[in-house]
Amino acid sequence: MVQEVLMMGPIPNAPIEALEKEYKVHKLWQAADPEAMLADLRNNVTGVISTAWFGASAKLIRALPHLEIISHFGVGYDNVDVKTAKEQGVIVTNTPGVLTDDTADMGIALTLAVLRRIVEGDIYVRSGQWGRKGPMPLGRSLRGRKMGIVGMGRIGQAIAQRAQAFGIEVGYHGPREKKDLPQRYYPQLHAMAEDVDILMVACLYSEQTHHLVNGKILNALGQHGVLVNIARGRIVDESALVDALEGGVIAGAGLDVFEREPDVPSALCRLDNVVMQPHQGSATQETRFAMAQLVVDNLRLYFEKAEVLTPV
Ligand code: 8YV
Repeated sequence: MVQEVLMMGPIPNAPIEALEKEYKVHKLWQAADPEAMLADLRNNVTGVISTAWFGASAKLIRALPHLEIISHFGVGYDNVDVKTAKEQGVIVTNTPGVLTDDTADMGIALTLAVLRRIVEGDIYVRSGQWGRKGPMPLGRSLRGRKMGIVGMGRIGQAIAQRAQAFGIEVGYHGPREKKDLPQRYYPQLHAMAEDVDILMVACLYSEQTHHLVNGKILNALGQHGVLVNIARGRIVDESALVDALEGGVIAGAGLDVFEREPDVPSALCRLDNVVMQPHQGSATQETRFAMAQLVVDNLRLYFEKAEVLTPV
C-alpha cells in the first residue's frame, strides 16, 4: 500500500523529493482550497508533516481518521495537539539534537550582539556617524558576567558550554535539579533573575511556561540585566518586556522569537538596545536539511518497522 503523507507547510526539499519516490505527498499550504483538499484526502492520509508555523491542531487530527503519525519539523512541538494525537492513537515525533548547536550559537550571538552593541555599531559605520560623531558609546564585557539559563535541556546545556568558554558563570532554573550538572541550580526563577546579568530563555513552551518571564522577573533582572529568548515568544510576557525596556527596568534584549510571529511590536523596533532575528535559531542550510531528513526518517521507519527515532 502506498502511504499518503500530508505536508502542512514547506520544509527543505531534497529529503521530501526522496520520500515522493515511494509515498504520495500532498502539500496543503499550496492548495487553492485547503478545506476541500482535506475533505478529499480524509480517508487516505496516514502521515502528517507539521512545522513551527503550520501545526497540527485537534481539528486536523480529528479530520483524518486513518492518521497514524505526525512527524514534526522542529524540536518545539507546542503547535501540535499532542493530547488529541495520543487520544486518537497517533504517534508524534520531533527533531531534537540536530539543531542543538545552531540554536545555542544563536543564543550566544544575540548575547554578544546586545552586550557588544554589534548591530548599533554596524549602523553607526554605515550611516557615517563614526566620522561625524567620533567613537560610539562603550559596550559591556562578556567575561565575568553571570548567565541564568531557563531550561537546561540539550540546547540550554550547549549554551552553557559556550557561555563558559567566554568566561561567563552559568546557573540554571528548571522544574528539577539535574544532579549530574556542575552548574548552580536555582529552584526559584525570581532568585536566579536577581542574581544574574543575562537571563537566557531556552525551555519548551507549555501551559506551565506561558509568561514565565513576566514583569516581576524582569524587575528582578534589573537595570543592568539582559534578556535573551531563543525558545518561544509566549514564554515571555511581551508587553511587560516592552514596558521594561522602555522604562529602563532592564538594559536590553536579544530576541529570536515573539508572541505573535511574524508580528513584532513596533515599540521593540524603535529600541536600539534590542537585537532581533526572525526566528532563525535552526536556520542554517546544514541544520534545516538534517531536520527534514529526520522528519522523513521517522516516517519511513514508522511505516516500514512500526518504530520511530525521536518520539515526543
Ligand atoms: C522551527 C523551532 O522548527 O525547532 C524548533 O522548535 O522553532 C525551529 O527550529 C523552524 O523555524 C522551522 O519551522
